[in-house]
Amino acid sequence: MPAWPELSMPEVCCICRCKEVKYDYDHLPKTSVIIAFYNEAWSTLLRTVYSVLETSPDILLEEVILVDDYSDREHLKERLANELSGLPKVRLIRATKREGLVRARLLGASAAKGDVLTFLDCHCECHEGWLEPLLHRIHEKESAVVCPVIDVIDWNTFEYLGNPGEPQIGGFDWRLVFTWHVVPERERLRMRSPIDVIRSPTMAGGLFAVSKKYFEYLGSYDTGMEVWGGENLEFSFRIWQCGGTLETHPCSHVGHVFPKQAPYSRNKALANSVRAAEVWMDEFKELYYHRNPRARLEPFGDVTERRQLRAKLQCKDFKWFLETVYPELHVPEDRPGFFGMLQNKGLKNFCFDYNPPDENQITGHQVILYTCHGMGQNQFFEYTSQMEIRYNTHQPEGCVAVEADKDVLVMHPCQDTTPENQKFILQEDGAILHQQSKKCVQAEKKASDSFVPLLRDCTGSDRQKWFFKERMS
Ligand code: UD2
Ligand code: MN
Repeated sequence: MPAWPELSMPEVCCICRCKEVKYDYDHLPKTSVIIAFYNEAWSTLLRTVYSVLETSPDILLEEVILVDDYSDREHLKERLANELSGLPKVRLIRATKREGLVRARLLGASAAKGDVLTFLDCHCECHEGWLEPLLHRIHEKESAVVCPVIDVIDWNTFEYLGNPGEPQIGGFDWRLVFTWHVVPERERLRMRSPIDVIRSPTMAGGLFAVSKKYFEYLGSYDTGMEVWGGENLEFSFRIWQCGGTLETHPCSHVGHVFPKQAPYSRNKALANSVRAAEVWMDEFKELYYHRNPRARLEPFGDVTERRQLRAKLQCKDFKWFLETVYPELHVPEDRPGFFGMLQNKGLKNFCFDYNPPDENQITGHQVILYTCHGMGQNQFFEYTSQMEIRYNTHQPEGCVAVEADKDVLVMHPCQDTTPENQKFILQEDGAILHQQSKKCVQAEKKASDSFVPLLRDCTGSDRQKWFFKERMS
C-alpha cells in the first residue's frame, strides 16, 4: 500500500519535498564524475564542469575527470588544458585515438578513485542538490544504478527550462529506439513515498551513477560498441537481467542540451543495437529484425565474450525482463506470413505506408500507399489474431481504423479489445474485408502519382488483393 493514502492517484514528487530530506554526509560514498567529450563547444563544456564544482558538496566529490575523445577543435587543445589546470579536483585525460563514447567513458572509469562513478554528458548543468540523492541510494543499495531526472536546456537560448510535470521513465520500441513514458500505476503503488526512486526499464544513457565495484562486476560496458548509440539499452537490459535495478531519483535534477544535430556522424548506432539484441534479447531479437531488416545484414563483430559474461553472471532471460520489468510493452505476435510490407497485387510495387509528421503523436493521419522499400520502419504492419492491422514499429502503437461513413484508412490508438471499426478480415484470396462496413480495401489513385487504400464494394479485383512480404526479393 502507498504511504500517502489521502491521494487517490499516487504522485511522484516535485523538488520541494526533496529539500526536506537530511543527508548523513559523513557516511555517503564519494564520487568521481566522468565527462567524455568529442568536439564540444567551449561554453557548454565549461558550463558542465563549473556546475559540477558549484553544486557538489566538497566532501562527496572525489574528482571530475574529463575525457577528450580525440577532439580536433582548436579550443579544446591547450586553451582547455590551461583553463582546467587552475580548477581544484579537475583532471583532463586525452584519448590517443577516437574511441567513441563507450571506451572514452571507460578510460575515465579506469582512472577514477571514487567509490561511485557518475557519468555526465558534456553539455549539462547540475541543479543544486543533484548529487546527494544518487549517492544516498547507492549507499543504501549497491546494485542500484541511479539516474537523475533529465531537465531540458533550450538548444537555441541555452536557458534552463526544467521539466514540465512529473519525471518520466525510459522504455524502447521494437526498432530499439529509446522512448519516454509516464510512470505506470503499478510503479506508483510500489513506491513508498512520492520521493522514492522510480524504477525504469531503460535509461537514456548519458547521466547516471553506479557503484564502481558493481559496474565492474556487471562487465562495465561492451567495448565493441563504437561512437554513439545502443549502449544505453544494452546496459539497461544487463542491469535488470543480471540482478540490479535501474532507477530514476525524482529529487536529483540535471539539465541537458538535446541538440538538433551532433558534431559527429552516428553511423555506428545500428551495429551497436545489433550487439545489444544479439547478447540480451534471445528469440525476441527477431521482432527487432522484422522491423529493421537492415539490422540483420549489419556486421556487428564478435559478441562471444559478452555472451560468456551473461552466462557467468547467470543473468535472467529477456522474457523475464519483458514480463517483470516492462509489462507495458506490447509484444508483437509476428505470425509467419502476417507481418512486413503489405503489398498490393494489382498495383504491383505499392505498399501500405504511414509517415506521421511527429513520431510522438502517431495517431490521426491517413494511411497511404508508397513504393515498397523493404526497410521496415514506416512500411511495417502486422495483422494480428485480434483482427487488427497494427503499425507497431513505434511506441505508442497505432491500429488501422475506418471512421463512421468514411472510406479512408486512418491510424487510431490500439485498444485491449479490438473496436469494431478496427477489425479486418484478411481472406485467403488476399482480400482485406473491413468487418463493420463489409467493404474491401482497394488501392486507388489520389492524385497524378499518389495512391491510397480506400474502402470499396468488394469486387475481387487485383487492386483489392494484398499480401504480406517480409523483405524485398
Ligand atoms: C543520448 C545520451 C548519451 C548516450 C546516447 C546513446 C543522454 C542525455 N544522452 O544521446 O549519453 O547514451 O544517447 O549512445 O542520456 N561522445 C564521445 N565520443 C563520441 C561520441 C560522443 O565522447 O564518439 C560524447 C559526447 O561528447 C557526449 C556523450 O558522449 O558528451 C554523449 O553524446 P551525445 O551528447 O551526442 O549523445 P545524446 O545526448 O544525443
Ligand atoms: Mn548529450
